[in-house]
Amino acid sequence: MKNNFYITTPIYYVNDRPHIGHAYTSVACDVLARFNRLCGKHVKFLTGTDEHGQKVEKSAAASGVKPQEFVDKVSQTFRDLADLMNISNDDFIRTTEPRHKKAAQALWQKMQANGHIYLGAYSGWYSVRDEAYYQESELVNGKAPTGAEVEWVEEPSYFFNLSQWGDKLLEFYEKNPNFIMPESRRNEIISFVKGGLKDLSISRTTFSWGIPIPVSQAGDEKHIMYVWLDALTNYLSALGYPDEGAVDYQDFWQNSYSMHMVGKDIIRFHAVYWPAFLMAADLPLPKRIFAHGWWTIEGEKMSKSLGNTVIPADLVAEFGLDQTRWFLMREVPFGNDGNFSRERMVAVINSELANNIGNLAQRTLSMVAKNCGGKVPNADGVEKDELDMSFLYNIYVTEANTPQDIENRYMNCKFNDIMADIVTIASEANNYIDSKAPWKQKKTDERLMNATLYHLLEGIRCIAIMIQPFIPDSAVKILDLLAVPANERGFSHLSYDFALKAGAELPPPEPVFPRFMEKTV
Ligand code: ME8
Repeated sequence: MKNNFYITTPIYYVNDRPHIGHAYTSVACDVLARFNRLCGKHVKFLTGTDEHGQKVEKSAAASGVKPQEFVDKVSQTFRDLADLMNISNDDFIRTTEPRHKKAAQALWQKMQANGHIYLGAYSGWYSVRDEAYYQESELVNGKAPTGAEVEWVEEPSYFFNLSQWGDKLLEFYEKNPNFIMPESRRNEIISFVKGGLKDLSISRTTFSWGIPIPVSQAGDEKHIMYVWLDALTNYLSALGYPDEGAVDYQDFWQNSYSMHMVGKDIIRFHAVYWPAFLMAADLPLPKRIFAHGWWTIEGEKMSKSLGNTVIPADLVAEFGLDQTRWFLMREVPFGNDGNFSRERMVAVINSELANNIGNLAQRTLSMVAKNCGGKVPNADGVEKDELDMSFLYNIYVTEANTPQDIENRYMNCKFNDIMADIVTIASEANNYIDSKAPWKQKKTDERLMNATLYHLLEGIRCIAIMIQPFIPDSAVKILDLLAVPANERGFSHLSYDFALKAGAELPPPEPVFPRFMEKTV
């Protein structure tokens, strides 16, 4: 249990072109997946695409192609996004795959066999954009609270008895205070559930692009599954469900720390509907739902009509992959809303990556190349002064910064704090060079210069290990420049026990983070 970690992104609708909102969630999950792997855990990281429903059917019709052809094409653009952003997902689920249809139908059957599904008729408001039902009282000026258009729907429908699950959900939230994070979302969900839940319509009959419900009586052939019941099941279908003996199901659902990362827009589906469906099917619940905030662009809502969508490929082409990943995770505390500004992006990547971490590596490695014959210098025999001691104390895992502290901060998604601390260590290392002035020590006592450079290389080694979840390619580049063995790059190697060996040959130094210069016309 302790060693299995399951992390999922939402499965993205294939009606839209991938933008930084999608990249954001996927990179955040990637950070957690990579961190846990670097701690030696057994990780499964799932992403994918949500391909059914009226919204997708309409988008396909608007493009003049058959839905299947349409979803095949758009799903690929999300796979490309994962490649582009260096996302280390272990699987990519599509809801049009047979393994998923089988799982969704099996979940339905289980809920039905347990007596939680009944046939009725739905009449009420539906928003195709949100793929959600709204009560009359929720509408604002005739629109959904999200601003989406709603339409009146009347059709035969199967219902899930959601109204029966309110107390059980509240009890579960109470017993598992970290199930919904951050706290503000947890409070929002608790008050929503306390307000009373209505039974949920879970089948549609007025269009056909979806998974047919299992037929148990005449007339069922007309019903397709509500797209959210279909979509949420993806988290199980990728694990081999309904085969509860499947290795992945056992490792990552039955016996794992499982976490769904979502945007705040879809917290209700994940924190209310999904646990209720699972309880109704006697299945275990995930351990955590983390809802992050929303990005605006230069202060405006990102939208097709405003034409201000930020495309990840454009950012990567202009600023670089790791620069983009760094900025996305660094700019706002995870959970809060954020604003994307080009000016901020340039400022952050220049000050933190180029001028700080990059400069530290470049200065140190070129001094080592020039003055130590390109080998790790020897610090032995030089007594450490106070400056050395406080510098070294900060870079290693210590009683003030234990592996458990580090893990807690990651699992609570404190990404920008973690990154701020790394930046502080790099700044301190740059100050340490300036205070020690190894170029002066060279003239007075070379042994002192060697010791300073050795400590700096150790600082860079630890920083490079720590940045791996966020900017893996650059981290590898630095670790390679330090000739750190491939099996000594985990979080357990952040200690003096794995320090660089004096005399080890280093490759010629190379800059890691170029400074970004605006092109002048
Ligand atoms: O909701 N800022 O898919 P979707 C931050 N298919 N994150 C954003 C964002 C923004 N401006 N825009 C999008 C769906 N996102 C369903 C999910 S899961 C079983 C089914 C991210 O394509 C954020 O993670 O609309 C949000 O929750 C998700 O994309 C919505 O993706």
